[in-house]
Amino acid sequence: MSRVSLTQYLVEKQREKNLIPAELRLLLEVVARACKRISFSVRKGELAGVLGDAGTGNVQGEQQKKLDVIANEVLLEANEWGGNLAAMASEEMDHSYPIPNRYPRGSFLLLFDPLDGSSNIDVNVSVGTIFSVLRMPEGVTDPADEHFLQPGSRQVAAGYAVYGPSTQLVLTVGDGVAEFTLDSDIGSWWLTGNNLTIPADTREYAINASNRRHWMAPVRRYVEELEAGSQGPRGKDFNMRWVASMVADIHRIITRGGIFMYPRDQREPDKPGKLRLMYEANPMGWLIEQAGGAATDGTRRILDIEPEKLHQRVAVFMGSKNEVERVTSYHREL
Ligand code: P6P
Repeated sequence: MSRVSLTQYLVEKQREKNLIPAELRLLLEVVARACKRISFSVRKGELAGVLGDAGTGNVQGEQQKKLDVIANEVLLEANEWGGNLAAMASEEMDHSYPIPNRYPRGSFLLLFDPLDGSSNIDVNVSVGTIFSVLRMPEGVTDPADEHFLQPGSRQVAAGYAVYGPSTQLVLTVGDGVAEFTLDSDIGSWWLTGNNLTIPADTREYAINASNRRHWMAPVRRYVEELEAGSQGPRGKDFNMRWVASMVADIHRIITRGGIFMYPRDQREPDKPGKLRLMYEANPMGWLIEQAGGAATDGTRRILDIEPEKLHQRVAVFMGSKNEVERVTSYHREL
């Protein structure tokens, strides 16, 4: 049985469903090629001298890893000349990056977290790249940060690459979720999962439980009910997983179900959480919804949130629909 390549999958989305213009198909192929290059660097690890700290910090005030910087550069260099983008924005850059005048500009905006979970890179735990594509607002010729501030419901494509035991690319263009696996011998992405679907119920939850004493009441109630298991109100036992790489945790959930939580907490009640809306919660939220799951910030659908800042943070509850709806209902009972 001959497998379907990423190119064939995207050409068919373009041709049969007229779902994506050629310009978007080409953009996604370039992003996939950049993720392949990042995968090759990640895999080499210390042998390529890419582990450890870069000695610099990012806009989040976080210590950058060498691979954070490398992955960011790979995505910028791969995408700046193709003519399908007006600008790019990255977790690793304070402001958005307009396509230089020496290249033609296109009608899309690309946002990415070039290497999510990079605190795991030095201990050889799965990390990933998250990306989101928006359209440039009509009539705008000089792209700036403000043009990226669109709700996640306006995304035209979203996905991630997970650099794990195998390298996989998971993406949506609004017609379900497809999964591709990289054959690193020949550098090709092959369709290994189509119309991925998240079970509405689950017995698996993901949260950093070391923050328990800081949680707000609805989260504490929800997690304690899970921990009470078959002796508690839920009447069944649950299991916990926490990789501390959002891409790895979300990939598990898209593959077999579960609920991922990164709530705001009492340490900084005004800070809405740790994860970023534009290039983590929005792309992951759309993928989760396209796979039949749900994604909220505890009270609102993530994709409905009107962004105010490029790097704004948001609380995240996403995964199996019935569990996300339950924990969200606990917030609404407040
Ligand atoms: P904590 C990685 O730094 C990240 O942004 C996500 O990928 C991950 O889910 C989360 O933070 C882990 O946070 O507080 O458990 O280290």
